[in-house]
Amino acid sequence: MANNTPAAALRQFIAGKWEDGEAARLSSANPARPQETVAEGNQASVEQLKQAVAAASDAARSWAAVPMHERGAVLLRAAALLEGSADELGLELAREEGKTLAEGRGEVARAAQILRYYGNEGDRSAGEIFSSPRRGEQILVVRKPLGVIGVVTPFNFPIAIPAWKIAPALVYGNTVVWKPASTVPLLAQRLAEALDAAGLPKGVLNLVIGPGALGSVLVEHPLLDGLTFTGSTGVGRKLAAAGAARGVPVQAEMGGKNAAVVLAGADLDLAAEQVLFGAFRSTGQKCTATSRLIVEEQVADDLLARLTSRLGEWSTGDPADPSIHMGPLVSASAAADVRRGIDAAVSAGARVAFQGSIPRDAGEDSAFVAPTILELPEGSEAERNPAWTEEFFGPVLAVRRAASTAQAFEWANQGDYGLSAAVFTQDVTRVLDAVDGLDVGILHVNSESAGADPHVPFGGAKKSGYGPKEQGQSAREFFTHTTTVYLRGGTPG
Ligand code: UN1
Repeated sequence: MANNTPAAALRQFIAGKWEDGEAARLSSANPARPQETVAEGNQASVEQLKQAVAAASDAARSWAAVPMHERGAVLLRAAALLEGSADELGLELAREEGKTLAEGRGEVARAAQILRYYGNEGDRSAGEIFSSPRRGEQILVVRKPLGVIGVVTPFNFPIAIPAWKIAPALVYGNTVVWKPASTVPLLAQRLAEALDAAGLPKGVLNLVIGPGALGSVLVEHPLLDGLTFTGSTGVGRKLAAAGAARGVPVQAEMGGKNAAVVLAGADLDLAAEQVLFGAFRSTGQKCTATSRLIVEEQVADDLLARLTSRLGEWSTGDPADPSIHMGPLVSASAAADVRRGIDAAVSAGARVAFQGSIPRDAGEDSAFVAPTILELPEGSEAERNPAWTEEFFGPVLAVRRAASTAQAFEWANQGDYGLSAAVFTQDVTRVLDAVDGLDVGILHVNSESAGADPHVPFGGAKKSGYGPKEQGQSAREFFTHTTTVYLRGGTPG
């Protein structure tokens, strides 16, 4: 599938103007065809980042004064624009990030859905009223924007994650300086273009494309009022610490090591299908991906046979080819990290239970990694295996066989992370045990561990998340602060 599309020109969006970056050259390559440049331009300089923060600060007061319905109308227009170009953008996403065309299109549609959800926020309750213990008084709790929000986003959902941070930030009346992952700058530019075309006033959204170091400069900036981040645990903790040192609230969505627990008596066909999707869709590059499978001993052979037979039918290749099930990782260096992880897991005693293939013309050092199922050794050795403890962020599933439901749940709770889990059973008592006993922010019963609707809270328990949850009405917790108003008339009646 040769693609002769010329490389798109990358630009920064600062104070309502599209301009060239002033720092080093940046290009994003197609990970399936590294010689093919998807987009190129110059990165933003630190000076440009500072101009972006100043522009967001200048725009903050007037944007906060715009009625929420009008702010929402901009998001609704942007949603329609994204939907109108979902095919083109979905292809650009697949070429730049490596997920399949269907997933790329789906992600663009999802970004539009998120913009639409927040676009309608003006129709929902804007605060609370309490009764007062005093006559002639009511107590109101009103919500106000924080001010200037820094948004730092990862490569794996180049348009949906930015949408679910930027849409609530804007609709609640904040202005934004956004630094996307430099591996997927084109999709960031596309979202900013849609919001610009939808009529966002100048300075309300600023896009600075550049290296990770810009994120540190952003969190240290004295005019910043809040920072929302999704990405690795290491970077998230650094940003949270830097924000705390300055009194700036930080919301960080970080890693996951999500388990699917398949109990005896589960519908094994359904479980095999959903575990396959959870582990290998988007090449395993979701913070909600299934990277651990815990299966009750008596159904383990049966489940693994069904899972490997389905995975055996999957083909890995150029994600722009609609017949492909799994694309490459985002880059050759990400793939090398995952291959090193598999090797370390095998050295620590894991057995390769199944390994798919990579395209014939892809080299050993390409961005492709074959989908891999590792069976871990019995006992405490498994608990130290890197495939059990570390987030590989790739198409690797570590499997353990549990002797009982209690043991399966205990294993699922191991580790620092607590983002999502999936439990497969037909027994409502076990479901209730899972709801009580699994220490996760998101629990799927008989569906894969990934996936999130825009109107409900999203985020992890334990060390997976920091600060208020994202999405739905929880987003308001982070993007606004409250003023409690003791309201009396001037003349007592
Ligand atoms: C999903 O499960 O569809 O970075 C969304 C991530 C998550 C989003 C997952 N914050 O992968």
